[in-house]
Amino acid sequence: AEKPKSGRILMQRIDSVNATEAELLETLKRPSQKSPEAILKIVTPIIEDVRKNGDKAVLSYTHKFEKATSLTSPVLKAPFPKELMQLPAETIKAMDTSFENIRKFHAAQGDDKTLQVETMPGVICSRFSRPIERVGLYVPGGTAVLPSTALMLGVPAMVAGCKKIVLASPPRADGSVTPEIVYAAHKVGAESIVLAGGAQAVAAMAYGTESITKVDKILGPGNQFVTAAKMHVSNDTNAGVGIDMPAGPSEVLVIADKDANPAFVASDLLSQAEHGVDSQVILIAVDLNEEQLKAIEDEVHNQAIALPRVDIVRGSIAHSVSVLVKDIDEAMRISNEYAPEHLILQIKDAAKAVDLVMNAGSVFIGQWTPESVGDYSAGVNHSLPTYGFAKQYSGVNLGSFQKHITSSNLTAEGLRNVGSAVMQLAKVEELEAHRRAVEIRIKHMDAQK
Ligand code: HSO
Ligand code: ZN
Repeated sequence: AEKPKSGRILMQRIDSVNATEAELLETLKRPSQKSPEAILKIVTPIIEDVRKNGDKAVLSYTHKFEKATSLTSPVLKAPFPKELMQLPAETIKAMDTSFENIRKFHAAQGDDKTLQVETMPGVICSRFSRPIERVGLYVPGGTAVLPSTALMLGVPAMVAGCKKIVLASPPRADGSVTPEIVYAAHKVGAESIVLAGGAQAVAAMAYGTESITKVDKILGPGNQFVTAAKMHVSNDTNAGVGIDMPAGPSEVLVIADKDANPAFVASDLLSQAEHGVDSQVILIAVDLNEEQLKAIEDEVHNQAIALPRVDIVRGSIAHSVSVLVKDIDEAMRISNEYAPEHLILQIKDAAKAVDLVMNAGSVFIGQWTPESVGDYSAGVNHSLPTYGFAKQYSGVNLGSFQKHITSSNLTAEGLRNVGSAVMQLAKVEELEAHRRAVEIRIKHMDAQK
């Protein structure tokens, strides 16, 4: 449907007094996605083509979809030429600041120390982590350039110690990569940049080509084709590739009470709304009167019409909602059920309310914490679970780039202590070789006495 180009930019209102919780949640349903089968039908042949024909296939899709017909190689290898990362000093400085904050926060997530527990005398269980060796990081192109995403994925990979970091991003029509992305790749020590987007980029990293390194895990957000391709390759046991999480359109849920500044609240709703027409923004207004709610709505409209991306905002606000609730408990109940990617708390005692958060990708606490600080520079990651997946997934973090390996180490005394339990359970499962692996050792110990 054609988007209206004028008229009031207004979120639909719903009052919890007039609706059951089920009705409320129905209103908060995410805009439905295209059927996965339809998308799979499109991406499967592309993936197959890249798997079979390698570079040649990748290049032909890039020529077709990105119109980058002058491109002759689908990959740019490090060291990246200086002239490909010429940037204004302010941009370098901003990226360096963000890099450092993201690095600090993710480095602190490390569990370098081996965790060790003696579960019984002489029975020592340990856990230690190792980096995933080769990772492929997808940085979307599309309506905005996203060097911040290159940092959000690349910095934790670097901190984790991944040996090979491959970045993929669709090139511009002239065949070049945005210099900000090249700079990010350089900063995180990436080995290459795959100049491709969509399912073809995902397939190239999953299977490898003549010039593109095969990776062990693919991470990063993307459109429905990228997401479908990630799911597809991760289901192919021959590819041997893992993925981070299913990605959907970006979203924010703001909880605001009487204390909230209407202009601040509106600015947060709009910073998420400008991402794409499919973005969803939710306002939960806690015990606001008509005048206070209208103040926020006026701000949304007035700030929106002054934005360069107002047309996108119109699209996303069209399926966004304000919910009126009586108290914080009700607000939190709804928020936890919606499980937002971003949760903004513009309420009194916001820090205390965090205890009530059960499901959210990342929380922004208090009036001085706009979501955009987390999107770029605070240090937290912006690659987060959307579409309600915050109920079972974490956002990208150091652990996304590591495996945890466990070990057991028993002394003779330890084997005596735990052996009878092992032998009894092996007996129950009728796995005699298991039982004898213990028995043979105990007998050996007894013989030596
Ligand atoms: N809010 C987006 C991330 C982003 N914002 C990138 C700006 N650039 C999804 O979390
Ligand atoms: Zn954002």
